[in-house]
Amino acid sequence: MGYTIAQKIIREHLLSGEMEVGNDIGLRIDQTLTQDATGTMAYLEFEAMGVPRVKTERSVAYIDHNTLQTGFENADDHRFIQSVAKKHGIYFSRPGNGICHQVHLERFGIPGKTLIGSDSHTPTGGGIGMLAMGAGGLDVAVAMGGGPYYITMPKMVRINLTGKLSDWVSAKDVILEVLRRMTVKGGVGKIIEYGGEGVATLTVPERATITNMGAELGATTSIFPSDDVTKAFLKAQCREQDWVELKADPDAVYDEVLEIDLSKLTPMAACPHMPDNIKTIDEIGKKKIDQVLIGSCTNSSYLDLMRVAAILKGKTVHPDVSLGIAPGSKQVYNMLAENGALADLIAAGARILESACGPCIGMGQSPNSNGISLRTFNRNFEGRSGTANGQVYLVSPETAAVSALTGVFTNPQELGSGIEIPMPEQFLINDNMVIAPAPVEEMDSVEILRGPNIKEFPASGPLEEQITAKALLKVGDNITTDHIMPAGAKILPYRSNIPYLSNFCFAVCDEAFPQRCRDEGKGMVIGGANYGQGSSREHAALVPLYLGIKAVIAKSFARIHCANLANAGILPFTFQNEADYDTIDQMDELQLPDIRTAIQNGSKVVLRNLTKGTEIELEPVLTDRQRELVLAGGLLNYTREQSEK
Ligand code: MIC
Ligand code: SF4
Repeated sequence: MGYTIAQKIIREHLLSGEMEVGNDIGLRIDQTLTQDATGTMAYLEFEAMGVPRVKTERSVAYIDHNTLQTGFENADDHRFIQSVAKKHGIYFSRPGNGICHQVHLERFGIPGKTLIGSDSHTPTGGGIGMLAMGAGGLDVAVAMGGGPYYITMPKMVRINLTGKLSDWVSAKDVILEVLRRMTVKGGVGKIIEYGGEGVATLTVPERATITNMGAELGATTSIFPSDDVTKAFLKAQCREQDWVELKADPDAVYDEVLEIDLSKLTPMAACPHMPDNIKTIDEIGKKKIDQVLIGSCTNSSYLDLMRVAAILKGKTVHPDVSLGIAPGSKQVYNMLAENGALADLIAAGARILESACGPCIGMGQSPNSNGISLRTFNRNFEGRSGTANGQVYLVSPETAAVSALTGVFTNPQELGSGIEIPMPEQFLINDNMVIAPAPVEEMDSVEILRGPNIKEFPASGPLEEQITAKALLKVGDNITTDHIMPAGAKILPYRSNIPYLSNFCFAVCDEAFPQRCRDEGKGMVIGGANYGQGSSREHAALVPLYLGIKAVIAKSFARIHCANLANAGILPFTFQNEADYDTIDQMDELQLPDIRTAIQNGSKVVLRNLTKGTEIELEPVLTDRQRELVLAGGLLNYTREQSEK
C-alpha cells in the first residue's frame, strides 16, 4: 500500500507510536516559529525548561502581531523576545519584516520538513509541501528543546483539483468552497491533501492561501505536493537547494475524497460571523459596504497585491469606503515600491499600513458601528474586528479591490477579461531584518531584557482525588478561543500578564464570568461542539486555569485548544451521551468523585450533578501520555518531574 504526502513526512519523523488513525504519535520537529502575541509566553516556558540552546534545525521568532505600541508593554515584550532569541539560538525577524507565515514561506520553509508554530495558521507552510502545524506555546517550547510534538494520527482527506480557475476567481474562492462543503468542524482530526491536475495551475502563494485557511476547517494541517512550481518558487527566492520533490504514491489510500473543478468556481464570501457561512458574491447582491481591508497571512503575497494594484490603478476608492492595505512582508512591500505598484495604491487613496497582522487581530482599523467590512483575512468571528456589531465578510483580494471602487459588493468578473500577473523569476532578497543568534561561545554573556509587563505564568498542582465545583459558564457550539480569551488592541499587549488578561476572559459571552470565578474560587465550563476552535493561543487555557477552572465538559473539542487544556492541567471531557449537555444548567453544583483514580486507571468517569441529583458519564479527551500530564498538573510540572527522576 502506498503513502500519502503527509504519511511520508510523518513516517520520516516518527519518534513514537504507530501510524494508525487515532493513535498518539510523537514527531521530530525540524523547525519552529513563534509570533510575539504567543511568543513571550512560549519563551518564558522555554526558559523554565532550562535548555540552553534550541535543538531544532531552524527556529524563528517573529514580531508581527503586537505592533501597535500605545504604551511600553509591546515594545518591552519585543525586547524580551529579541534577547531570548539571541541567547538561545533563535533567528529574530524584526518588526517591519512581515507576517510570520508569509516570511517563513518566502525565506525559511522547506518541503518535506516538519514545522510547528505557536499560531494556528502555521499550515501556510503546507503550500510548499511542509508538514506545518499550529500548536500551543508550551508545545513549541518543548519542540525547541528537542522534545517530540505529539498529535493524534489524523485521517487523510484528498481534495482532487481539476480544471483551472476562471478569470477573477482566486485561491481564496477555492478554500471558501472547501469551507462551504466541510464546515468549520469538518477538518478536525484530518490532514487535507491537495492533488490532481489542477494543482499545477496554482502558484505557491495561491497554494499557501488554501493551506493557511485550512486552519478554519479545524484540520491538523493541509498540504500540497512539492513539484516544479515549488521548485521555481524556491529558485526565485534563491533557495533552489532547499527543493525536494514530494508527491503521494499512486496507490495511497485516503479516508475521504472530494472533487473540486476549479473552472466551476465563482467569487464567494464568508458572511458574518463564521468562515463557513458561505455565499456567492452574486447571491449577496449589490449591498453597500463601509470598509475594505487587504492583507493578513492569507492574502498579502506579491501576486495578490499586484492584482489589487492593477485593479486600482488610475481610479479612486469610493467616497463612502475606507480601504486599508497591509503587505504581507518586507519583500512584498519593497517589490511593490520598486515597480511602482505602491504608487498606484497610494494614488487610488488606499491607507497603506505596515507589514504586520494589524486589523486582522483587531490592531486598529475597527469598522464603524454596524459597519460592513470586506476583508481578505481568514476569520470573521463576532467582535474580532474590535467593533462588537461590525459585520465582517471574508473575500478574495480581487473582490475586495473591485468593491472598494464601487462601494457595494461587486463580482470582479463584471470587469470582463482578467489580468495576467506573472510570478517573478527572481524575488527581491534582502534578509537584513532577520538577526542571527549569538554564537554558542557568546551566548552566556547575552542579558535577557525583562520589562515590568512580564508576570509569572500560573502554576497548577497535581490532580486532586475529588473535584467539587460549580458550572460557572454554559456556552453553545463553535466557541472560539477569541471568545474565551479575546485579542485586539486593548488586550493583546498583556499576553505576558495573565492576571490582567483574566479580567477579559469570556467577555464576549458573559462579562460577569471572571468575577464569578473569583467569588467561587473554582469552577467548570460546559461547552457545545467544536469548543476552542480558531487561534492557538494557550492563554485560552492559562487564563481559565488562573481563574480556577478545573474541567471543561463539551460535546467536542478543537485539536489545539484541547491539547492546550491538558498542557495546562485542565481536564477536557466530552459527554458519553451528547444529550446530557441539556441536563446541566449554569451554576449547578457538580462533582467528579475519585477523578484521580479514574484518570490513572482509565476507568469510568462519573459526573454527579449535586443540584439536580443526577449522574452522567464523561469521556476524558486524553491520550495515555496526556493522562500523565494532567495527573502531574500540566506539561511543565510533568517535564520537571521527569527530569528529577
Ligand atoms: C489569530 O489569528 O487569531 C492569531 C492572533 O494569529 C492567533 C494567535 C494568537 O492568538 O496570538 C492564532 O491564530 O493562533
Ligand atoms: Fe496574523 Fe491574522 Fe494571520 Fe493570525 S490570522 S497570524 S492575526 S495575519
